[in-house]
Amino acid sequence: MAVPRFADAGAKYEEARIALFGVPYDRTCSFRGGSRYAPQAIRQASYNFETYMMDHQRDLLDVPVADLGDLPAYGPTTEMVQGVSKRASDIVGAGKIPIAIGGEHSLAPAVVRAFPKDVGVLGVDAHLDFRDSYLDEKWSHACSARRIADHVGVEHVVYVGVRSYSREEREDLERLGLSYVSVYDIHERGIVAGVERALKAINRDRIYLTIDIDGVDPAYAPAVGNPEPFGLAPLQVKKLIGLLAPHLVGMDLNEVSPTWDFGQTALLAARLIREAIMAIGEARG
Ligand SMILES: [Mn+2]
Repeated sequence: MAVPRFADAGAKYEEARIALFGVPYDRTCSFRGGSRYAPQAIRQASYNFETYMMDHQRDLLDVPVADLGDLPAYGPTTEMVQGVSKRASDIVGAGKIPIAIGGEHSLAPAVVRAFPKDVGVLGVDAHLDFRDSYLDEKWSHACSARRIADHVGVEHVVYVGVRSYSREEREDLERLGLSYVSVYDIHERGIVAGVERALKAINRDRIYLTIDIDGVDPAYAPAVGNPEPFGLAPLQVKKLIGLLAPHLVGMDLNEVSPTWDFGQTALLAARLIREAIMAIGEARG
């Protein structure tokens, strides 16, 4: 079934405050493939929800959002990075907020490169993604935080919900001074304290948010490229989005693998994107 656009994203581009686009790319995937099908699955799932949002007592249609459709199915990562950066730069240049729907996490640094170097980046992820390269690929999904750090500086990137990294990543994070907020820290002290700590460390006014859906526990989001137990609850990510909203300049959500889904991962992804749209709309009046 062809889906025309994300539900309630019916604004003309000229009038839109937020512009969505899909990145159906999963060529560096190392375990469970299929995130290239996610933009379509997430758009389909977005029709499940009421336009009126009870928790906000507002209508999503009051926030002007345009859905620009999907970018092409790129070949090499360098081509994808160039294409995604170009699309994001056009949106940022027009004074709008880009929301990219992945695809795999490799797209996030490509979107970040569309921003000036003085933005900060908060990631939600089970993994630190701090390898300098993975399987001979510098733009691998497993290197997202490292490539983002190349652009904004390692001290302005913090991933939240982390519960997995390699020995090599541990050495590099200590050597280069990357901070992160572990999932255990959040389970102990709460999501509000975790986000506050992350924002303090990032020390930037304008924040880009990259959500790898595997940051959420696999009980809620089983259809991901690399599932990791002990994850965040959906409501914690909802809260995080609300806390970040006044600072948000752009966002992506990545790593849904619809082939492994009974639909719940795509539904959660769609709902979190709707949450972000509403929270941004609220924060900007
Ligand atoms: Mn991950």
